[in-house]
Amino acid sequence: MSMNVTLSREDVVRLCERVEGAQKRAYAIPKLTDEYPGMTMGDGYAVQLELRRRFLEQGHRQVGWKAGLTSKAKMQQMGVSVPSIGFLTDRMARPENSAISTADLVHPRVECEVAFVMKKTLSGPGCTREDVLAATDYVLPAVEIIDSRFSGFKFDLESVVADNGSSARFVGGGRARYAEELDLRTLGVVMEKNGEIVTMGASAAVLGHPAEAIAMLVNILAELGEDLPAGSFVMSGGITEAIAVKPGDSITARFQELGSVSMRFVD
Ligand code: OOG
Ligand code: MG
Repeated sequence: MSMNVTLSREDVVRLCERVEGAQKRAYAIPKLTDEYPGMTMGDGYAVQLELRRRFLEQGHRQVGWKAGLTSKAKMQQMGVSVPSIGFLTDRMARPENSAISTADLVHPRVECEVAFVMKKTLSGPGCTREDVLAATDYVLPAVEIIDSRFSGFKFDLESVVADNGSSARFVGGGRARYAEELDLRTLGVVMEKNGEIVTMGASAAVLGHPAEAIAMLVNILAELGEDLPAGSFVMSGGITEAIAVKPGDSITARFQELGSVSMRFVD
């Protein structure tokens, strides 16, 4: 992947302010490439890192990262072919079984993910699945609530990366397990909405093995001049497609071996 930045610093700041406004005030914006058709992935990440800089300056704390578009189901749903990463902060975390407001979200959708908590710092390039497993403290089930801020779900990878991979909220829970006690390729997951199964899958959907997605994330971080610090919470990407939610919906994600994660949505 080329991380070539073509936008001026001024344009990066403009786009960052646009994305930040859409996230904070929950309104849809046109995809950024409408105005900047030449935007590269490097430009997308420049906007994302500027957004992170502003959030940290405002007192948000980064808790980790997420890999996105790491499963075929997600790539097909989003019409893209390259994985992406985004940062996660303390403000995005919600407790298990909590009521999550949709008033401050644009197009909320939920997806089941395997999350990793790291005990050793990892840096790329050349990070492998084995390196990830050796550096993992434990894994746990998670539900990510993504929120594409682009109108009419019209976007491209550069715009999604600038919008921090649609990151909005996340809920970790269930039962934490040591990765070596599990076969992370064959974990079945079922998502229930209002008591009915809406989608299911197996963890191998994520690049054959979710630790592969974390290795890819570490290698993308290396291209951005960053490492993955010990203690990070990292989500490996949606196993199934994302399911739209609205006020009144309750969601339970059941993971084989890892227990379940539930939440409900309110106005
Ligand atoms: C991009 C976010 C992708 C995942 O797990 O694949 C993602 C989007 O779908 O808007 O978080
Ligand atoms: Mg996700």
